[in-house]
Amino acid sequence: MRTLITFLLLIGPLYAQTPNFKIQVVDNQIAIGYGLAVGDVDGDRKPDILMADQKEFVWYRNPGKAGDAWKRHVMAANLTPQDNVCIAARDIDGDGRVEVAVGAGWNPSETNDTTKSGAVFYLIRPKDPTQTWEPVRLHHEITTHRMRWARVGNNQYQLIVVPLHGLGNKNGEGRGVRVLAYEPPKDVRKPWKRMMVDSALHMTHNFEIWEDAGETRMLIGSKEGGKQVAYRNGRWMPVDRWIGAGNGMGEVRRGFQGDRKVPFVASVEPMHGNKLVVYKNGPIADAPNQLMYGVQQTLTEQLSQGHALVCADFLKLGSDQVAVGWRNPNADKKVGVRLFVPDNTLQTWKEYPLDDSVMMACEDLQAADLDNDGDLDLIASGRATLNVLIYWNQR
Ligand SMILES: [Ca+2]
Ligand SMILES: [Ca+2]
Ligand SMILES: [Ca+2]
Ligand SMILES: [Ca+2]
Repeated sequence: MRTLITFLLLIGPLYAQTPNFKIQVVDNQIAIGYGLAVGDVDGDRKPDILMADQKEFVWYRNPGKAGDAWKRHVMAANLTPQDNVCIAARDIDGDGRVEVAVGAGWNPSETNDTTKSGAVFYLIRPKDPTQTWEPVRLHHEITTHRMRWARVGNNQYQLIVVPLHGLGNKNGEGRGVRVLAYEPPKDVRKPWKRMMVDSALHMTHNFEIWEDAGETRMLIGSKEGGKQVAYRNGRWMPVDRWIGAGNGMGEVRRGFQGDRKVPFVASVEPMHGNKLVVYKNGPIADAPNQLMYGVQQTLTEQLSQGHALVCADFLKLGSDQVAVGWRNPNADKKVGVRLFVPDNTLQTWKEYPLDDSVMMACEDLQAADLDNDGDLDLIASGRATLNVLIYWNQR
């Protein structure tokens, strides 16, 4: 008996650190799963999955039981002649149900004619959220691409929209991308006030928002690298030093090391690139007294069109792990999602496949505890594989 207990004590920590995820296929007939969001749509306190599919914006209702079917409901369809591209969902009025905004008119090669490129809508929820939602068209910049709700004060939210290109851009050159913040008015059909977040970057493919000591900050991944902006005294302004200045970034996400107080940044480089890179604390070459994001480490170069990134503590290690997805077959003819697990000091990382039993040409990834069992699960949408998968965390 004593031998057995000793044995269990020995293998216990090993088990705790080995990822174990099991796939559930939510949908295997999507068109292009451009973007995902997670939030409670129907107010039953179970997080649902929202998706910008090629022509439809849809949500999948959380059935509340692992293995049960997630029913697909169409919120809006064919809002523009072009494809949809993004969706943002967050409860901004505190009633326990998400408010939803979407982006469409996806036409990245058209950077001159705003009537043929880009579109932003707020969706007004119907009484029954399984019915279609009423689109309210808002101002848009050319090549609308990514959006999120940001909390910028007590009960104060903005919709942040990051286009891919600036007006008239060619090959990522020309005027800067106009990143805008939209303030929802009481009557959402009335005009929305807008303010400029940033207008100096190019090829702004994705971004991250967080709150730090009462301040809302944003990290924008761009051709020029990772630029930080903060919301101060009612406006957005650039702060601090860049993260990976000069390194073209596609995806950017922020994670935490050790005691969860020390942030690090993960990025896919370049845009639609092959590299997963981590920036962590350490001396910065040109400013030895600065200790922010000075050390850069490449975790893999085996991605092909890396397009999805999440930093979260799936395994309850204290330090976040990095989940990355790519959408084109790599040198090993593989697409998929990998989890990179660090040691406590973020010196060494181990790469683990998730469940590879179903192919995932990954376009987007989200993390959420979908079954409320205390661990984070992963949701992925696949482009060439036409599917939405849940990776249930089995830890
Ligand atoms: Ca729900
Ligand atoms: Ca709400
Ligand atoms: Ca869970
Ligand atoms: Ca679980």
